[in-house]
Amino acid sequence: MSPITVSAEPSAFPLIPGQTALIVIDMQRDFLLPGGFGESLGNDVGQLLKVVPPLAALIAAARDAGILVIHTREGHLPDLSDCPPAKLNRGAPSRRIGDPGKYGRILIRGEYGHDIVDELSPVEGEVVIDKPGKGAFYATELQDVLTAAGVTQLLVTGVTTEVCVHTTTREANDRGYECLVVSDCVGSYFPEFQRVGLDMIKAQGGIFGWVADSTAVIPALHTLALSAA
Ligand code: C5J
Repeated sequence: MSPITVSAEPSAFPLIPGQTALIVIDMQRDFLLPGGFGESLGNDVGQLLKVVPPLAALIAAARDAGILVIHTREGHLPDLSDCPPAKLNRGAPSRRIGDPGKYGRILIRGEYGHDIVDELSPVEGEVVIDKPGKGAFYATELQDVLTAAGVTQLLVTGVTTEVCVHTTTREANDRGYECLVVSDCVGSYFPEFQRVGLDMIKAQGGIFGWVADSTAVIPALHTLALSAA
């Protein structure tokens, strides 16, 4: 089947059937929920929560189209052996990774706050990648998963735009993946970082990739679902 064209910036994005995956980065309770780690650092979680409805619709469309959906979670082993001191010792001294928080130990695997928000829960068969860093390729099996599935195109979503979304998109771009960042399905606590973060992806002819709204991507996924039926 030939590529389906998605209207995007700086140019049309080729969504290639059988070679496209949707990656949903770190939509975790610790980052999104009131009282969680993110809010305890003084952040406005409303900026991230507004991503949930369009992202839920995008995930549903990807599932209908038979696209591989991959979720990631940032976090660490309970003994913190995979958390470098440089990361552990940074941030607010009162709130560190591994400290008790409203939703369990902060960013620790297995804790309630470390898991994905209910609205976007992975379903049977979807891949969940636990990552100790900001980028989803660092110290994870992501590249092997994508290679085994024959993926060359990534629809990138999740939080936060300028941190884990950017790092992952840059890592993917350097590894030869074509990345479309879905603008209303990524979120930042800081509106100006959201705007500039998206501008940086598509600048200079798409230096890191493409940017499009979910209203442009979802119809392309519907076309894919219909052609696969
Ligand atoms: C942060 C992330 N912001 N998922 N993590 O620490 O972007």
